[in-house]
Amino acid sequence: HSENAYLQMCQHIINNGIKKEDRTGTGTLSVFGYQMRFDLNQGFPLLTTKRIPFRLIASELLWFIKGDTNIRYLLQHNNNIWNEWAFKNWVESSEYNGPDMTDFGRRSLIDEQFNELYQIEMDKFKERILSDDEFAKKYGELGPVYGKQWRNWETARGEMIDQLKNVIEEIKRNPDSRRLLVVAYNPGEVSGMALPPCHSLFQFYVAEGKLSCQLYQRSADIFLGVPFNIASYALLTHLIAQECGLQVGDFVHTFGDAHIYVNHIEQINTQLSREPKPLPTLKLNTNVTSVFDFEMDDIELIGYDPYPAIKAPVAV
Ligand code: UFP
Repeated sequence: HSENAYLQMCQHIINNGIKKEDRTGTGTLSVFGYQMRFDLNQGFPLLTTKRIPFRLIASELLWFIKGDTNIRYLLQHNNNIWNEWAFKNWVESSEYNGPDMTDFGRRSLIDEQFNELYQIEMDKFKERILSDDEFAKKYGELGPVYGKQWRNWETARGEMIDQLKNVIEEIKRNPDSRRLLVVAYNPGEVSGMALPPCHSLFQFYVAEGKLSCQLYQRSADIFLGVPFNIASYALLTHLIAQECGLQVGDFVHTFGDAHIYVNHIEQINTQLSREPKPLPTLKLNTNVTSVFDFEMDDIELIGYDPYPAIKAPVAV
């Protein structure tokens, strides 16, 4: 079962991980360097040992593919995963004159009264991003995050490079190329990003009519982040394979600092006690012939029947 690759990595880190402090102050068990491989023909690698919200992964990926870096598109798809980053810019701006939202992430978890105020302000913020164009342009923008680097990498001379479009053209024209790379980690722009890109670069490989993809992830929250990251790149591989008229091959997931936060260990053990179920399969609308034209309705997951979700605190 493909999912065992993930479960074995979890067990490996629990058994061999080094106790290591980290930026968030939470503490981790960590290993440096690890690799998983998923044969995408064995099913779509969305974990079954806990429920993973596939629609959020798919709408975020379409947002990257569009080169969009504004949360408005995500909100239009009921996707709230990037809200806090934009909200932070808003409440720290001179135009904001609501209640003090300093350190809202931490306070909303420990202070019930504050949390109510925060939810009200966040709802107002989301409403305004959706309805007010000017406001969205100013405060929905996240800066030079993934979408910008994939589609509009800016060179020192001010030229724009569309890495994703170029790599797709190159896969078609020159499938044996060993230069099929997209890099998100732009050292010149890292300081302007909320978080330096975790999925730093990816590479494609074509053999025997199959498209494979390898991701290098510099830093990986094994319990909360990685299940999303696997599904996201597996989906990207499927979308590009369809455009290029190729079958799918492997998704290879390579890690730098692969860590389990100490406050996720109990949850991981719960997950490890579960036996994986059959993986779902992905069904794409075969009428869509360009990666850039996919919409949510063109992407369907069939036969996903996971165990219940497992809650865990996010380290910020
Ligand atoms: N993280 C992931 N996957 C992601 C993402 C973040 O695992 O897609 F955006 C985790 C890794 C790490 C934290 O625990 O977020 C980023 O912190 P740092 O920049 O200190 O590595």
